[in-house]
Amino acid sequence: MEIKSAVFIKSSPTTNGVFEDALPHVAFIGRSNVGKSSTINALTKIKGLAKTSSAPGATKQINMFLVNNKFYIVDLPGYGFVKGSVAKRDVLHNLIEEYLSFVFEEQKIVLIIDAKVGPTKDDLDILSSLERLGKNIVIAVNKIDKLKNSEIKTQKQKISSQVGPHKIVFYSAEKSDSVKELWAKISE
Ligand SMILES: Nc1nc2c(ncn2[C@@H]2O[C@H](COP(=O)(O)OP(=O)(O)OP(=O)(O)O)[C@@H](O)[C@H]2O)c(=O)[nH]1
Ligand SMILES: [Mg+2]
Repeated sequence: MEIKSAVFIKSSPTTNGVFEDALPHVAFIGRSNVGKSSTINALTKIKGLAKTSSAPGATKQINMFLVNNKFYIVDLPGYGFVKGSVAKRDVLHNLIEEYLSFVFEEQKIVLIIDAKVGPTKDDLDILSSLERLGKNIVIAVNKIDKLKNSEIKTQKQKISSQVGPHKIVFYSAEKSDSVKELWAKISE
């Protein structure tokens, strides 16, 4: 399915109202700075649709974009970002947890992992939670442009074996490399 239109609908500091109209969700989660917002901009081909930043902690609320008037792309805050107070960080982590705890059939979760760093402990913990919650999961490995050609094959094999039997795509939001393949996997 092609993305024909994408419009920002709202930013929400809580999950209130986030599921109210029952349209399907495709939500992006991952470590702070891994490129969730950049991925949304690459997929929709709208620069600046989701706010990005080179400093971690850019996305602080649940941001919803209506796509093709049919479903939402959901940009979530990142986890693992420590700057600022621990209390603030916990608020963001609780928001992610609250979002994930919602039982909603029409929800896909795209877990973004950094190709160079590989899955961190936090990534693997979140993945276990998603599995336990029975979520529909796609693993999206971003920033492949940061790998040397000689590293790509081994890093792909390593990450694939670390995350287990999930749908997985390697891509670069920045270079728009394999972004089509990512969307194809999400749409399956
Ligand atoms: N080299 C490279 N950099 C990327 C890629 N995708 C995103 N970035 C950069 O990574 C940084 C973080 O991108 P964001 O999209 O803001 O990351 P985020 O996951 O939304 O971050 P938070 O909202 O803070 O959780 C920015 O400087 C992007 O330009 C990529 O494919 N390759
Ligand atoms: Mg963001």
